Amino acid sequence: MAELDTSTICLFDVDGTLTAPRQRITDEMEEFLQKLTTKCRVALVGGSDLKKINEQMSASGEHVIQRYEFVFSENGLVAHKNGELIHKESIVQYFGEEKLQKFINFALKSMSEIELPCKRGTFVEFRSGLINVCPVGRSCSQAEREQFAAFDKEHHVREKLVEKFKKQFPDLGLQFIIGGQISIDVYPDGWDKRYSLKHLENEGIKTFYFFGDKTNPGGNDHEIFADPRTIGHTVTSPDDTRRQLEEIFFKN
Ligand code: M1P
Repeated sequence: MAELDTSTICLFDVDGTLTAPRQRITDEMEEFLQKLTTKCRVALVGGSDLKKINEQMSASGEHVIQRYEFVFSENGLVAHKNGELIHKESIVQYFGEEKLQKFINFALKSMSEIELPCKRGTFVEFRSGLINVCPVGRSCSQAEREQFAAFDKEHHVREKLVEKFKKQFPDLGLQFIIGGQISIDVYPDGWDKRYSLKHLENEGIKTFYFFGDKTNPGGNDHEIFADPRTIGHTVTSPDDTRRQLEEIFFKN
């Protein structure tokens, strides 16, 4: 078996790439990723916060930051290496309270004017490096999540909200990105998944593979996928990710 190549890293989006949306990784996929760590270095780069990434990625019960060399949550605004926190950025410090409140108030007002099949709680989730805006409310059940996702496909609730935000705040330097099934991620220009590459600059890495499912323009994997520093791979499901990895790393 070929030795571990420490100059090569695979960066993975989580939802839709290693797991089904907001679901736990399967035992088979987790086992496969552990096998991959004998071939190259591995990093996770998700839009979600660490708590959610851990819920999805620790099928064995061990914390995700112990299982993977690099875990970049909130696009890498929060970064862990070998279980240690190495970086944490704050959107409040960057923007200041006044600008943020202007946006949050407008988002809440806009969402209060929308009628949906159901609404629950936590319409704005404040994270360290981004704000997550969720018309149905993050405390919805799995069935309500799926109901919203289907409704959104037909009525473009989130797309319309994004257009409204862009029109209202053309100069605030904010990105409004539809990353998952029910919400919109809001963060400063440049704080997309490419941010995580900063943490890998002095690691002696020459080859950066990136795997993600939302690689089209407007998707939250697009910028890192299209970045000249990475070799971008679009995947359609965790099974497809595995198939593509087998081609690259396990064929003879
Ligand atoms: O896939 C990444 C996204 O996962 C969640 O999206 P949703 O709850 O809308 O399915 C969120 O944590 C979001 O911030 C993240 O980008």
